Order: sequence, then structure tokens, then C-alpha cells
Amino acid sequence: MTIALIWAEARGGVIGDAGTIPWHLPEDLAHFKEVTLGGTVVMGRRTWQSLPERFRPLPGRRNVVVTRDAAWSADGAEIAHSLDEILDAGGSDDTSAPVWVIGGGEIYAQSLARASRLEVTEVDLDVAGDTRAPTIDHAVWQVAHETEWVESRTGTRYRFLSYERRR
Ligand code: VY7
Repeated sequence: MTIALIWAEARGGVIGDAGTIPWHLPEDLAHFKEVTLGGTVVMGRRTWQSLPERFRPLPGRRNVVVTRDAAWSADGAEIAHSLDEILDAGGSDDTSAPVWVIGGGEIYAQSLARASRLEVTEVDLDVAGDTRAPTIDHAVWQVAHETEWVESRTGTRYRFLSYERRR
């Protein structure tokens, strides 16, 4: 099973603040939806709770939520009690669609070592935050594709980068 991480980060690697994403970038949400639609998304319980209620579960995707809390459940969420439980379930086949790890900070940090693809949106903003993306080690990861910087209709500049693991 291919494991891929997808996130959007501001300058300094900020991905979140107090349970929300501290910017509004509709083009990134469209990108996120396009990339993950039809697949499996894996997220931490805090990320699930950060989604607007009308978007839970994320439509058109298998939604897996990781929590240590044996008593936790939510309509539309499949529960895993550890990240390994879900990531190990797919076997060693790398040919089918990736499992998308969609956040947040703790889950990215725990899954990076097992990932073979990263889809990163860089957002040209300096924002305060309490949650950061994992550090991308360029000795391990190479850029497979990158777009030019483009300006959102909101005025914010952003670009999309795809990384693959060096071999
Ligand atoms: C953001 C939302 C936040 C506020 C309002 C709607 C990248 C993102 C994530 C995770 C953005 C969000 C939404 C947008 C997507 C819609 C559902 C509603 C859909 C990530 N690059 N960007 N993220 N939603 N992991 N990586 O959670 O979500 O997909 O259907």
C-alpha cells in the first residue's frame, strides 16, 4: 500500500492554530478534494473534529480516524486505534491508489517514515500557529513536480509541490 501525506503549510511550516487552519485558500481546498476524492483518507481525531460538521465524513472517500480512545466513535468514521493498525492493513502492494494521510501534526509526524509521496501546498503567508508540518529532509525526498507560484482569488500566493522518496 502506498502511503501519501497531503498538507498545506504557511511560511515556517505552520499548518494549524488552535484547531483551525489560519488562512482561507479555496484553491487549496479544491486541490485537496480533487487529489483525495474516491480514495481513503486517514486523519487524527482532532483533525476530524476540526472539519466543519457538514463535511464529516468527507464525502466520496473512506474516512478513517485514529484515536487511542476506545470509547470514541463518530457517524461515518471508521476507527483505528493506532496508525499502524490502518497502515499495516493494506499489505505490501504498491500498485493501487494511495492511502491519504490528511493530518494533523501528530499523525503526519508518525506517518512520514512510512510514506512514499508528499503533496504539499506552500502558502506565502507569515502566520502564527501551534501546529507544524513535519520537516522534509531533502536527502530523503526529491521534488517530482512543482507548479509556479500563483495568486489565489483571495490575493494569497501559493504553489503545489509533489515529493517522492529518493531511491
Ligand atoms: C480543510 C475545510 C476547511 C474549512 C471548510 C471546508 C491540504 C487541506 C487539507 C485538509 C485542507 C481541510 C473544508 C474542504 C475540503 C472539502 C470538504 C470541506 C472536501 C490537507 N493541502 N489542504 N484541509 N473542506 N490535508 N491538505 O481539512 O477543510 O474535500 O470535500
